[in-house]
Amino acid sequence: MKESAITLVTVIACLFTILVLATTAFSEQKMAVIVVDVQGDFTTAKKGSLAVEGTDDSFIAKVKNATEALKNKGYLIFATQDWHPKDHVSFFTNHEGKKPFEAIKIGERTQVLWPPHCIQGTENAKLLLSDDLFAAVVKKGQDKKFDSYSGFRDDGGADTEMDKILKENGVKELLIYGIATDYCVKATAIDAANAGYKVTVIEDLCKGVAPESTAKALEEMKAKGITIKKEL
Ligand code: VGL
Ligand code: ZN
Repeated sequence: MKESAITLVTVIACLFTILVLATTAFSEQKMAVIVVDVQGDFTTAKKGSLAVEGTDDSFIAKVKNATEALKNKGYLIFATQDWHPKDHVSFFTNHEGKKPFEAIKIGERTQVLWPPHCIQGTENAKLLLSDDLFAAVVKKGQDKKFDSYSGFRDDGGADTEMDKILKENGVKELLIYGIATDYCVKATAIDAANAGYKVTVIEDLCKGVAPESTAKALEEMKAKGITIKKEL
Protein backbone atom coordinates (compact mmCIF):
# COMPACT_ATOMS: atom_id res chain seq x y z
CA MET A 1 0.00 0.00 0.00
CA LYS A 2 2.67 2.45 1.10
CA GLU A 3 4.90 1.45 -1.77
CA SER A 4 2.18 1.91 -4.35
CA ALA A 5 1.45 5.36 -2.94
CA ILE A 6 5.11 6.31 -3.37
CA THR A 7 5.03 4.94 -6.93
CA LEU A 8 1.93 6.98 -7.66
CA VAL A 9 3.54 10.17 -6.28
CA THR A 10 6.67 9.48 -8.35
CA VAL A 11 4.63 8.92 -11.51
CA ILE A 12 2.66 12.13 -10.94
CA ALA A 13 5.87 14.06 -10.24
CA CYS A 14 7.43 12.69 -13.44
CA LEU A 15 4.39 13.55 -15.53
CA PHE A 16 4.34 17.05 -14.07
CA THR A 17 8.05 17.54 -14.87
CA ILE A 18 7.50 16.33 -18.43
CA LEU A 19 4.56 18.71 -18.80
CA VAL A 20 6.57 21.68 -17.49
CA LEU A 21 9.55 20.84 -19.72
CA ALA A 22 7.35 20.39 -22.77
CA THR A 23 5.56 23.68 -22.11
CA THR A 24 8.82 25.60 -21.67
CA ALA A 25 10.34 23.97 -24.73
CA PHE A 26 7.27 24.91 -26.76
CA SER A 27 7.06 28.48 -25.54
CA GLU A 28 10.79 29.05 -25.96
CA GLN A 29 10.74 27.78 -29.52
CA LYS A 30 8.17 30.35 -30.68
CA MET A 31 8.23 29.31 -34.29
CA ALA A 32 6.84 31.44 -37.09
CA VAL A 33 6.76 31.12 -40.86
CA ILE A 34 7.68 33.63 -43.58
CA VAL A 35 6.17 32.88 -46.99
CA VAL A 36 8.28 34.87 -49.45
CA ASP A 37 6.78 36.62 -52.49
CA VAL A 38 4.23 34.04 -53.62
CA GLN A 39 2.76 36.48 -56.16
CA GLY A 40 1.35 36.09 -59.65
CA ASP A 41 4.22 37.79 -61.45
CA PHE A 42 6.72 35.22 -60.17
CA THR A 43 4.67 32.24 -61.30
CA THR A 44 4.00 30.30 -64.47
CA ALA A 45 0.59 29.53 -62.88
CA LYS A 46 -0.40 33.19 -63.54
CA LYS A 47 1.79 33.70 -66.63
CA GLY A 48 3.77 36.24 -64.64
CA SER A 49 6.20 38.73 -66.17
CA LEU A 50 9.04 37.22 -64.11
CA ALA A 51 7.73 33.66 -63.93
CA VAL A 52 10.11 31.28 -62.20
CA GLU A 53 10.33 27.76 -63.61
CA GLY A 54 8.30 25.17 -61.72
CA THR A 55 5.82 27.62 -60.21
CA ASP A 56 2.76 25.97 -61.72
CA ASP A 57 -0.62 25.37 -60.09
CA SER A 58 0.60 22.22 -58.35
CA PHE A 59 3.51 24.08 -56.73
CA ILE A 60 1.19 26.84 -55.53
CA ALA A 61 -1.22 24.20 -54.15
CA LYS A 62 1.68 22.53 -52.32
CA VAL A 63 2.75 25.83 -50.76
CA LYS A 64 -0.84 26.59 -49.81
CA ASN A 65 -1.40 23.19 -48.17
CA ALA A 66 1.87 23.37 -46.26
CA THR A 67 1.09 26.88 -45.03
CA GLU A 68 -2.40 25.87 -43.87
CA ALA A 69 -0.95 22.85 -42.06
CA LEU A 70 1.60 25.06 -40.27
CA LYS A 71 -1.10 27.55 -39.31
CA ASN A 72 -3.17 24.68 -37.91
CA LYS A 73 -0.15 23.70 -35.80
CA GLY A 74 -0.41 27.12 -34.20
CA TYR A 75 2.51 28.85 -35.89
CA LEU A 76 2.20 32.50 -36.78
CA ILE A 77 2.36 32.95 -40.55
CA PHE A 78 3.84 36.04 -42.19
CA ALA A 79 4.28 36.92 -45.84
CA THR A 80 6.49 39.25 -47.81
CA GLN A 81 5.14 41.01 -50.87
CA ASP A 82 7.29 42.60 -53.57
CA TRP A 83 5.52 45.92 -54.16
CA HIS A 84 7.19 48.22 -56.67
CA PRO A 85 6.24 51.61 -58.09
CA LYS A 86 6.16 51.79 -61.93
CA ASP A 87 9.40 53.77 -62.03
CA HIS A 88 11.34 51.28 -59.91
CA VAL A 89 15.13 51.10 -60.36
CA SER A 90 15.07 47.31 -60.86
CA PHE A 91 13.01 47.43 -64.09
CA PHE A 92 15.11 47.24 -67.28
CA THR A 93 12.50 49.46 -68.94
CA ASN A 94 13.61 52.32 -66.70
CA HIS A 95 17.20 52.18 -68.05
CA GLU A 96 17.70 53.20 -71.63
CA GLY A 97 19.27 50.59 -73.88
CA LYS A 98 19.29 47.87 -71.21
CA LYS A 99 17.96 44.36 -71.56
CA PRO A 100 16.17 42.19 -69.00
CA PHE A 101 18.47 40.15 -66.70
CA GLU A 102 21.44 42.41 -67.42
CA ALA A 103 23.32 43.58 -64.35
CA ILE A 104 24.42 47.19 -63.94
CA LYS A 105 26.47 49.02 -61.34
CA ILE A 106 24.79 51.75 -59.35
CA GLY A 107 27.61 53.21 -57.32
CA GLU A 108 28.98 50.26 -55.33
CA ARG A 109 25.88 48.15 -55.78
CA THR A 110 25.11 45.63 -58.48
CA GLN A 111 21.55 45.84 -59.71
CA VAL A 112 20.07 43.05 -61.79
CA LEU A 113 17.54 44.50 -64.21
CA TRP A 114 14.24 42.64 -64.27
CA PRO A 115 11.16 42.76 -66.42
CA PRO A 116 8.64 45.08 -64.73
CA HIS A 117 6.94 43.00 -62.04
CA CYS A 118 4.80 43.28 -58.90
CA ILE A 119 3.69 46.82 -59.71
CA GLN A 120 1.65 48.21 -56.84
CA GLY A 121 -2.06 47.57 -57.26
CA THR A 122 -1.81 45.27 -60.30
CA GLU A 123 -3.48 41.87 -60.44
CA ASN A 124 -0.21 39.92 -60.58
CA ALA A 125 1.24 41.75 -57.58
CA LYS A 126 -1.37 40.03 -55.40
CA LEU A 127 -0.40 37.20 -53.08
CA LEU A 128 -1.65 33.83 -54.31
CA LEU A 129 -2.43 32.61 -50.80
CA SER A 130 -5.45 33.90 -48.97
CA ASP A 131 -4.85 37.01 -46.86
CA ASP A 132 -6.46 35.48 -43.80
CA LEU A 133 -3.61 32.98 -43.47
CA PHE A 134 -1.29 35.80 -42.49
CA ALA A 135 -0.73 37.56 -39.18
CA ALA A 136 0.94 40.31 -41.24
CA VAL A 137 2.07 40.96 -44.81
CA VAL A 138 5.30 42.93 -45.12
CA LYS A 139 5.59 44.92 -48.33
CA LYS A 140 9.05 45.63 -49.74
CA GLY A 141 10.71 47.39 -52.66
CA GLN A 142 8.39 50.39 -52.45
CA ASP A 143 11.18 52.97 -52.69
CA LYS A 144 11.86 53.50 -56.39
CA LYS A 145 15.58 54.06 -55.72
CA PHE A 146 16.30 50.72 -54.00
CA ASP A 147 15.64 47.07 -54.60
CA SER A 148 14.71 44.88 -51.66
CA TYR A 149 15.16 41.15 -52.04
CA SER A 150 15.18 40.85 -48.27
CA GLY A 151 11.97 41.08 -46.28
CA PHE A 152 13.97 42.76 -43.50
CA ARG A 153 15.61 45.71 -45.28
CA ASP A 154 16.19 47.27 -48.67
CA ASP A 155 19.48 47.84 -50.50
CA GLY A 156 19.57 51.38 -49.12
CA GLY A 157 19.57 49.97 -45.57
CA ALA A 158 16.01 51.03 -44.68
CA ASP A 159 14.37 48.44 -42.40
CA THR A 160 10.92 47.06 -43.06
CA GLU A 161 8.68 46.37 -40.04
CA MET A 162 9.54 42.63 -40.18
CA ASP A 163 11.99 42.41 -37.28
CA LYS A 164 9.81 44.57 -35.06
CA ILE A 165 6.71 42.46 -35.73
CA LEU A 166 8.60 39.20 -35.08
CA LYS A 167 10.05 40.55 -31.82
CA GLU A 168 6.65 41.85 -30.67
CA ASN A 169 5.36 38.32 -31.14
CA GLY A 170 8.27 36.71 -29.29
CA VAL A 171 9.37 34.78 -32.38
CA LYS A 172 12.75 33.04 -32.08
CA GLU A 173 12.67 30.50 -34.89
CA LEU A 174 11.64 30.89 -38.52
CA LEU A 175 10.60 28.55 -41.28
CA ILE A 176 11.13 30.32 -44.59
CA TYR A 177 10.09 29.33 -48.12
CA GLY A 178 8.69 30.80 -51.33
CA ILE A 179 10.04 32.48 -54.47
CA ALA A 180 12.78 32.93 -55.53
CA THR A 181 15.31 30.69 -53.75
CA ASP A 182 18.28 32.53 -55.24
CA TYR A 183 16.99 36.07 -54.59
CA CYS A 184 14.29 36.93 -52.09
CA VAL A 185 14.26 33.67 -50.11
CA LYS A 186 18.05 33.75 -49.78
CA ALA A 187 18.22 37.42 -48.79
CA THR A 188 15.37 37.10 -46.29
CA ALA A 189 16.80 33.94 -44.71
CA ILE A 190 20.31 35.40 -44.40
CA ASP A 191 19.04 38.66 -42.87
CA ALA A 192 16.91 36.62 -40.45
CA ALA A 193 19.94 34.54 -39.43
CA ASN A 194 22.03 37.70 -39.01
CA ALA A 195 19.27 39.17 -36.83
CA GLY A 196 19.62 36.16 -34.51
CA TYR A 197 16.70 33.96 -35.54
CA LYS A 198 17.15 30.20 -35.87
CA VAL A 199 16.29 29.70 -39.54
CA THR A 200 15.17 26.68 -41.55
CA VAL A 201 14.49 26.92 -45.29
CA ILE A 202 12.21 24.28 -46.82
CA GLU A 203 13.80 23.53 -50.19
CA ASP A 204 10.83 21.85 -51.90
CA LEU A 205 8.57 24.80 -51.05
CA CYS A 206 10.94 27.13 -52.95
CA LYS A 207 11.72 27.66 -56.63
CA GLY A 208 14.76 29.46 -58.03
CA VAL A 209 15.32 31.72 -61.04
CA ALA A 210 18.31 29.70 -62.30
CA PRO A 211 19.70 26.26 -61.30
CA GLU A 212 23.28 27.45 -60.78
CA SER A 213 22.46 30.45 -58.58
CA THR A 214 19.91 28.33 -56.70
CA ALA A 215 22.50 25.68 -55.83
CA LYS A 216 24.90 28.45 -54.80
CA ALA A 217 22.21 30.14 -52.69
CA LEU A 218 21.56 26.91 -50.77
CA GLU A 219 25.29 26.62 -50.02
CA GLU A 220 25.53 30.27 -48.94
CA MET A 221 22.59 29.83 -46.60
CA LYS A 222 24.12 26.67 -45.08
CA ALA A 223 27.37 28.56 -44.54
CA LYS A 224 25.39 31.11 -42.51
CA GLY A 225 24.13 28.35 -40.21
CA ILE A 226 20.72 28.11 -41.87
CA THR A 227 19.22 24.61 -41.92
CA ILE A 228 18.12 23.49 -45.38
CA LYS A 229 15.38 20.89 -45.10
CA LYS A 230 14.15 19.11 -48.22
CA GLU A 231 10.50 19.09 -47.11
CA LEU A 232 8.37 19.93 -44.09
C1 VGL B 1 12.50 38.77 -56.65
C2 VGL B 1 13.66 39.50 -58.46
C3 VGL B 1 13.12 40.75 -58.35
C4 VGL B 1 12.14 37.64 -55.74
C5 VGL B 1 11.93 40.02 -56.50
O1 VGL B 1 11.04 37.63 -55.16
O2 VGL B 1 13.00 36.72 -55.58
N1 VGL B 1 13.37 38.53 -57.62
N2 VGL B 1 12.25 41.00 -57.36
ZN1 ZN C 1 11.20 42.86 -57.34
